[in-house]
Amino acid sequence: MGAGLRVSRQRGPAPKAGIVHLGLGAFFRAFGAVYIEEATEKSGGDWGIIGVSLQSPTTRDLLAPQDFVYTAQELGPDGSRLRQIEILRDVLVAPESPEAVLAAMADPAIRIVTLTVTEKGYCHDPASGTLNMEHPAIRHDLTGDLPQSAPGYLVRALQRRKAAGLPPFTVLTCDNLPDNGRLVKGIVLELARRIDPDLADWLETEGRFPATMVDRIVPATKPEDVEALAARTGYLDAAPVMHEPFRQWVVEDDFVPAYGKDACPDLGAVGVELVDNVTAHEHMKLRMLNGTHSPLAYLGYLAGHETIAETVADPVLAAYVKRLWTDEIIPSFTAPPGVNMAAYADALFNRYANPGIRHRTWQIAMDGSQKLPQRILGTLRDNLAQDRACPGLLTAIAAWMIYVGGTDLDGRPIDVRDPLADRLRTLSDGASDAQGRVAALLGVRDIFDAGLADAIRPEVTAAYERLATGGVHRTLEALT
Ligand code: CS2
Repeated sequence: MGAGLRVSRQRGPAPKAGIVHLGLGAFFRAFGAVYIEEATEKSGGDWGIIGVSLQSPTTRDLLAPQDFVYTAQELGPDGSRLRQIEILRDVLVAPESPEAVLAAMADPAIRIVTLTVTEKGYCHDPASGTLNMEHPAIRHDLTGDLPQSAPGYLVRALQRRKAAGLPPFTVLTCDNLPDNGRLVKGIVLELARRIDPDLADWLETEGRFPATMVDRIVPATKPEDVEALAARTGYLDAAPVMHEPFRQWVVEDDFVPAYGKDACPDLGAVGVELVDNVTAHEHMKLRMLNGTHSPLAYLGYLAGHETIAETVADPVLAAYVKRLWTDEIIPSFTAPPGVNMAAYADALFNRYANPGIRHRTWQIAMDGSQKLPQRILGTLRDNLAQDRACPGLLTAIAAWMIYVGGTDLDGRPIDVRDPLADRLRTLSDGASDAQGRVAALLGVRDIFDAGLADAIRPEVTAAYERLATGGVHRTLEALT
């Protein structure tokens, strides 16, 4: 790298574009983009990526001056490794140029649209998994040709492809949602049917929506990460991504058949598991990892811990999460064949404890209303059906309730980020005691169904009271 100073392309131009990615956050840049680059290096193919930011221009503005090249910094317990990622060709900002995004998605060279738009980006009702027709962006997209939502972009771009006589692209969701392929298919078909029933029929037969399980811990990049990297390399990368060494991608092998062997990069050559069905892997990952990440985030935050590594360095929280795995989570589902759940839990604990990864409890606590159903409530339901007690998970729900009330246990305000934040806060403020708050929050049908809410109310109320009066440590010590 010459003097001066900005990271730049070292390996020649990126391959021609074959993928459009919606929702270009740190996770995809540290995960899917890395696998796709490695697969293309190994086996060739035109699999350059056009990234799309659905909201803000920040990532594009940081990446454009460095020709969309960036560093992926792997942070292990014993030091870090750098890899320069050059597979990204361009970044489009949807609100600035929706037409350019649709044109890119409708381009015949594009065979896959990958998505990491986060749980709320699907504009669905988290409890039922169906499209929320009242969502403002969906209401807009039902009539406007230039969409605002991720489902809107998918449907309008697929409509253009059908009109042009092209095959659809494969829709490859990489978000942490249960049965994510079927969920996105249902949402796309629902919206398509309202807009153009022939399009929905066509997608029903020609469309492909493989489910995936994605796993790599990628905390948001902080200004000090950018500075430390520049001090190490001697040049500026304004948008590096920080990630742990571990990664796992399990993908249903079901791509649009019209493209034959060019339907997908050679992901199998770089360690991606291509399978017939991802359900067992998805249950394992969502319940074991995300299903403990959220409890650790709420309880860790309320205990005064800034990161997950700090949280699991606290012996009380470490004992809590281990009990959660053995007593409440592992017995709730069928593990993928050949995977030992005790070993998986041990490995997860070590990943959480990695001091190189500064993953803020506040970051994971975001959007809890969209995360709790698939992370915790399914496990709870399965345990209830088998009469298995869940004191740990119910305490986590109580901690979430305190968190969304907007004030921590020492009376300090919490910066709650959640699409339902205002509503949750109003419900919490409107009640005068723990019992009232728990009842009001359990009444949010977007999250809790009535049967589950009734079944867990007494125990969540008791946990809420214990946390509010005794604090996190005393409450968890009493559990374990
Ligand atoms: C985390 C996930 O932010 C969160 O809610 O639980 O992003 C988690 O780090 C990944 O799913 C790990 O694969």
